[in-house]
Amino acid sequence: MSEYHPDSGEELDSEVRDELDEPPMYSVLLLNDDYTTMEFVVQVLMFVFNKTTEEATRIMMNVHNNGVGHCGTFTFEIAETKVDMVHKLARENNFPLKCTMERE
Ligand code: TYC
Repeated sequence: MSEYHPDSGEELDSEVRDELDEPPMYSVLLLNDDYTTMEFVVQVLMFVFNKTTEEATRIMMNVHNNGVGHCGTFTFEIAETKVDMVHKLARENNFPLKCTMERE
């Protein structure tokens, strides 16, 4: 394994360079449907995405009017955990609410 000598002009080993790269980021998107209540969507946005009542209401109405809305941007594992939390809460409450993630 090559070492990094900052003033030697030597380049970073590619593994070290990969570790210094910013991680890929993922948007979590909420999808509209005709059955999930507006109140439930607002509660989910507050609980899972730490939104205020006002932010949650704005995002929910955006999803309701446009079919899809942005809940936040996270690293892969955090985005995946939040998608799973939304689906678990929806399932437990018998709502068909769906959520997806997409790489930025
Ligand atoms: N369209 C739903 C209704 O009229 C409300 C809703 C909003 C559902 C956002 C899902 O992600 C959603 N009850």
